[in-house]
Amino acid sequence: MKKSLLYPRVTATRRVVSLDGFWRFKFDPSSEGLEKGWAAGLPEALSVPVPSSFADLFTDKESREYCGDFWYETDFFVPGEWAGREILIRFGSATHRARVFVNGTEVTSHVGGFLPFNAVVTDVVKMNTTNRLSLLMNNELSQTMIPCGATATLGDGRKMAQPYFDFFNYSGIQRPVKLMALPKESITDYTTVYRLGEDGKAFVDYTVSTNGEHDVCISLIDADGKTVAQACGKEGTLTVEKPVLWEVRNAYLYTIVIRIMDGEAVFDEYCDRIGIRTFEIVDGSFHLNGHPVYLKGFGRHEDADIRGRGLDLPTLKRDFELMKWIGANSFRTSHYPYAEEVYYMADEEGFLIIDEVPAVGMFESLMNAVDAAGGSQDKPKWFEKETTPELLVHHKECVREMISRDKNHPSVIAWSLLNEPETTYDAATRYFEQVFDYARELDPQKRPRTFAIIGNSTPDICKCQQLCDFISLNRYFGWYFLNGFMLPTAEMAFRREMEGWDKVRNGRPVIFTEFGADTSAQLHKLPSVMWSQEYQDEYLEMNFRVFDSFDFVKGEQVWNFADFQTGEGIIRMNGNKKGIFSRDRQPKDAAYVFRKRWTELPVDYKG
Ligand code: GCB
Repeated sequence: MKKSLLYPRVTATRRVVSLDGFWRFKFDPSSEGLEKGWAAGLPEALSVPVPSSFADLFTDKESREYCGDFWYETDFFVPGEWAGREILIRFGSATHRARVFVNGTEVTSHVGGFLPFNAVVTDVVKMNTTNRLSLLMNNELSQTMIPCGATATLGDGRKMAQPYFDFFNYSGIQRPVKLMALPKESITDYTTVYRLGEDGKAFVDYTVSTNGEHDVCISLIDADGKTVAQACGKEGTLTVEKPVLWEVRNAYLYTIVIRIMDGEAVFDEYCDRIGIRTFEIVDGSFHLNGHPVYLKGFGRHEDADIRGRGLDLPTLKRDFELMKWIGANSFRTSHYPYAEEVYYMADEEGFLIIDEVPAVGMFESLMNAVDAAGGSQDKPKWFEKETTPELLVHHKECVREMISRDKNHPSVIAWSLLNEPETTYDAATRYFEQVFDYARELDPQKRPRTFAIIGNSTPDICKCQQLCDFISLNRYFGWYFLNGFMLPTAEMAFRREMEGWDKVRNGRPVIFTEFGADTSAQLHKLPSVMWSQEYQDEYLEMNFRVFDSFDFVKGEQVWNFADFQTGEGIIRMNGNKKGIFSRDRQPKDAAYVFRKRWTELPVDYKG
């Protein structure tokens, strides 16, 4: 049960209680809490909301920038009628490391801040009374976990996070926490794979895992509540005679009901919503249900004022409304898997997701993004370090958790396995091969794999691009390179590089996973200067001209959906300003440029 990543659902046999709300909280800069018994009770605690990042809740800089150990604590009640069931606590995420205690006893631990995990607490909880849940957490960055970074100890002894990535190191319990009661014999996982028959039928090949011997039965129910297919057995095929397919921006969802049966008795029941669709690359194009689709959309962040990266349903709703308004159909979960609620909304709204594992910051010269443009090439090679084997273990574990969690979402069409790593030497190739092979092995749907390629990994020197099923480029011609008055020369250099990609792409599609220009939502200037809204528009028009003149470009995801928080630094003015929307989700001028383009481009553009 510990490893089951099924989304928590109340069914005939399952109970779920939210533990969200105000929790007790305490920083532990000297890492003394464990010794002092804080796992059994937190002295002089503060109060913070869950889910939320803690950084922007307070008014002092020490709290915002805090790096080290910290504690969360709450009490929860276990109903007496749950006796005899398996009892779990399910964390949507805990950033970046957590040790979990119930009534003072350690029940589990987890490393990695963006994926869920369970604590099985059946044997440590007291029934029909209050129990104590405590977490000892840590948000230090290192080179052996993703996202990568360092933790500095300053002259005055304080610790400071040094991300090798360009977003704030938001931490805490940022996603929902649930108390769950499951039957002892229960469903632990399921997978679906889709085939479309020539006779208009659809076939759903499924597998179900349980922790017991009894057989399972599956039903598929349409949006009107009608059962359209049934099958029994832990592996099998559901045949849907007249399927309604899940289409881009026109989603149709079925409910899959899985039951462990013993005669008429139902031991366990799990329900989820799935969409019937195929996704593949055919003749250099993305095909959804056999039809070409051009990707229009964003690299995004889970980021908003005050709550930081904490799941916030109103912000999530607003983001999807803005993406619909602007004519987008896709996004990348840059640079980490998002909260599960994001994928369920994408399933419902018909958005296509490139799901990214938190493998970012694998390039020491990108330290805190400060030397991003220049790149200090004299740094040691990232994939030849002593720390690389340990990093690979953690990276693969995150890939496993991400694919296990997200594999059944119709919205998820591809895996992005790294963002902007080094790619120009053989050790990188060997590292990449292991991650790419592992993803292929784990994904029942064999979705295309990619990684976001940094600007200085050009087609002539990149030694890893050949592993991608499609090529994803992060390119900043006209912003980090040849910017401002040099924009026309940026266009020439950009075109030359694209000709280079055409030579090595071997029939594969190319998309842009990043392009963008920092822009102040307040600044207008005629003629334009960099940072003005006029320059953002000119920059975009140049990029569009390049995209439109290469038929093998099959998608554009601009960086970024909205302005977002980063660490302090000389190239960031209170965050990254490449948003097409401001951080409070209002349009910059560029939003209207995109809206015009994307609402006019046909879905099968260049198909
Ligand atoms: C990149 C990174 C992204 C940064 C962006 C920028 O290439 O992938 O995390 O935020 O550039 O704006 O510099």
